[in-house]
Amino acid sequence: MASKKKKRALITGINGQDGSYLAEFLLGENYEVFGIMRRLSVPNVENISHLVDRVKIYDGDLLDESSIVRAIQDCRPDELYNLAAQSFVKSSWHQPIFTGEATAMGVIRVLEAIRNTKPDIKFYQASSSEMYGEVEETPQTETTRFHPRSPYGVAKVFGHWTTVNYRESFDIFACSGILFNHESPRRGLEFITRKITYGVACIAEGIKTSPAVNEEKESLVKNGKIKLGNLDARRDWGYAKDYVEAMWLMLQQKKPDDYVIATGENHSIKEFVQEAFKCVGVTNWQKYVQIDKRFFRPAEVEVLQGSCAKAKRVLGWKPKTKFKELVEIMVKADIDKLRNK
Ligand code: NDP
Ligand code: GDR
Repeated sequence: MASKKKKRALITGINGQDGSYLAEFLLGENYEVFGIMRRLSVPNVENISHLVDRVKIYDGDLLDESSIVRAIQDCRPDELYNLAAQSFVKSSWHQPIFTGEATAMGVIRVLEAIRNTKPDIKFYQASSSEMYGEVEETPQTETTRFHPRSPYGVAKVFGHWTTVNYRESFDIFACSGILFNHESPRRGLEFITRKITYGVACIAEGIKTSPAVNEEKESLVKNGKIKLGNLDARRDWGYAKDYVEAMWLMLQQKKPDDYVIATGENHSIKEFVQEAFKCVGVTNWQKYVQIDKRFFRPAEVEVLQGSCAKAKRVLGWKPKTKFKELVEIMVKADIDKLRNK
């Protein structure tokens, strides 16, 4: 009997946090997996070093449509997951034009490449809860109005509506996943959760000045302290490994649609700090944290909390990992990493 042809998926941003988990997930589902990675002087492959012999990577950039077309023509994917973006909100005020080029215009370049090359590709766009910004209702759902508060949020709104528009205009199977914050040991060090768990791990291991740097390109732990910004902001944090399955489920439905993916809970940065220090037996965390104005934002998103009721009902998806468990996973992974070094 002839064996069934494997499905093919192309992932932009494959070496990022989500790209690496999605690649693992799809390999587990017996897909052939392809990725696009931009050229850097020092390749950033830490998240996918264990996968490089099982996936094929194309040299490409969201700023260069021809590189996306070339990848599509070569691998002829059934599904394309657009996860690449300038994804750090704070940087989007420092690099607003680049953020617009990658995070907003990048989406239209990928969709144009699909339309002109292989319009039957099923497309996933990585939309974000940052689109809600100054929230108009809680919890946020697929119908809550957007009010972005950063160049990043504005760029994601463009990407979201572009996705909806290509679905409505050209009948492309295009879905937008509005994902709330999701974290893991593979999160970049400038994002708050990883900044905290890495900092806590250093302090627990007696490292007073860390080799890794923070957003300001200085030691993330300096003189035994972690410098942070607004501890009162609240986020709906889930586990990235749980969330990539939802991306895939969206592309397995009969009809393309948009879905919120969230846990339905929110916690403050302060609670995250407290919980992370608790994992290493420290209760007087204030001794190790210094508030630094440089880590505040020009416009803050104070609180986000999503409802994944539609995803539960239609996709049969629900979050598996609770807040405390997530913090523990991340602190433990950072301690292990430091010990292995
Ligand atoms: P990461 O920052 O970990 O990954 C982003 C990826 O995009 C990296 O592989 C990066 O490559 C790549 N990239 C950046 N610019 C370009 C470019 N110009 N051309 C090609 N590739 C580029 O993000 P996450 O994995 O956390 O997030 C995945 C997507 O989901 C992003 O679009 C993000 O905005 C969105 N999102 C994330 C959420 C979260 O909580 N994690 C929530 C909602 C949405 P390089 O290594 O070269 O920088
Ligand atoms: P966010 O994530 O902006 O929600 O975007 P981030 O972890 O950067 O910030 C979360 C909240 O923490 C506050 N904060 C700090 N943030 C950082 N990075 N560093 C600090 O020292 C600090 N102190 C306090 C911030 O002000 C903010 O309120 C993430 C990204 O993954 C986006 O790509 C994604 O779209 C959204 O989540 C959903």
